[in-house]
Amino acid sequence: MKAKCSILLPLLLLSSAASTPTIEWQRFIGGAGKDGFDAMVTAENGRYLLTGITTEGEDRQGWLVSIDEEGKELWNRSWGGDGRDQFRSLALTSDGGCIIAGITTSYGGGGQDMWLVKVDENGHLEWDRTFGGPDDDEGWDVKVTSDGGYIVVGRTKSHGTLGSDLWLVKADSLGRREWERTFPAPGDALGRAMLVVPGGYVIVGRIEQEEDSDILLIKTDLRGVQEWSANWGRPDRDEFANAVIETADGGFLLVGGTEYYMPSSDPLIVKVDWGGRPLWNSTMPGEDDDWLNAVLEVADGLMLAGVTTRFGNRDLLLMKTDFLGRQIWDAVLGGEDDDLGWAIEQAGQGYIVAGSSMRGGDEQGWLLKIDPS
Ligand SMILES: [Ca+2]
Ligand SMILES: [Ca+2]
Ligand SMILES: [Ca+2]
Ligand SMILES: [Ca+2]
Repeated sequence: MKAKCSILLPLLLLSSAASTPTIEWQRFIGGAGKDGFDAMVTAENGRYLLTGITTEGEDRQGWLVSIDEEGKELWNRSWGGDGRDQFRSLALTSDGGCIIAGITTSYGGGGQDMWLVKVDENGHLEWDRTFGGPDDDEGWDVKVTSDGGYIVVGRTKSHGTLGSDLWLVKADSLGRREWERTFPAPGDALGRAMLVVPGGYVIVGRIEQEEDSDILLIKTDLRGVQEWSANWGRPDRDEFANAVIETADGGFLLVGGTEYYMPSSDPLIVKVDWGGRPLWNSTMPGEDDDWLNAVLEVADGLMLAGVTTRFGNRDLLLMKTDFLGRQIWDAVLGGEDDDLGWAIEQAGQGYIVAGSSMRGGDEQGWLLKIDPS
């Protein structure tokens, strides 16, 4: 019988002995309430910036934490008003600071609004902007554009058609809106992640209608005008993608989950070419509820981070595959309660994974340094 070790005695459970990754260190960051990391970027001088949510009393705030390569906290900031404030993604800016996208109900046009926050290299707020109308609007991913501005993807209920539309907002270097687009789709749609590519943007999103979810991929020009779109999924099962990267050999890689083979979610990797045509996909069918949240292309394949319910509760799923998505090893990390992995970055020869971990009823931001061998 397989046993899972407590988080105090971290253990990697490997499906194959081909490689032996180990935990070099792990850190738990946060206060007494709910804390967690949703995104991470590699900054200068061996630093990493992490963003997510923290709780002050009963109040949810957007959270930004700077750590060094040993996971030591350098500084820790939070922003927001009396409402629910949350950061979802961030990108480095050329001035050494960062741009953050998220959601706020504290400011803006009513309900939830897309929230764009600019922070300098020392973690001080330079400006923030909200976008949205009286209904719920969300920011999910942000990137820096070649003209020094920002592009944010998410969803809007205030604009577009009835229900929720995939929403793209272009802002200048001071966060002032230049244009915005919605993309008609059946049912509700959401923009989850995006890439800036030569001549435009690639957006990975989700279409939801009548309890079915499919993956949506859209390519636009620099003005946000759609050039092509593609979607995947079978009508009666959920498919979704949480991250997209551009691969060294050209084309894009999407990772997420699929219920194609099973009533539960399985890890899904989809490779598409520059025109959005699928080249291959890889799933790892199983009875547990498993999916992927983050992917890194490394020298000898793909490093993936996600979630598995292999041991009942939610645990961090780490997976290494070759360049065609064929599994080399996987590992499950976590304790007796829910542990989630949302971001992965290269750190020397190893990796840092960021997410959240529930320990003794307290959810904390969670960082792990993984040594590959
Ligand atoms: Ca708040
Ligand atoms: Ca709103
Ligand atoms: Ca589907
Ligand atoms: Ca906490």
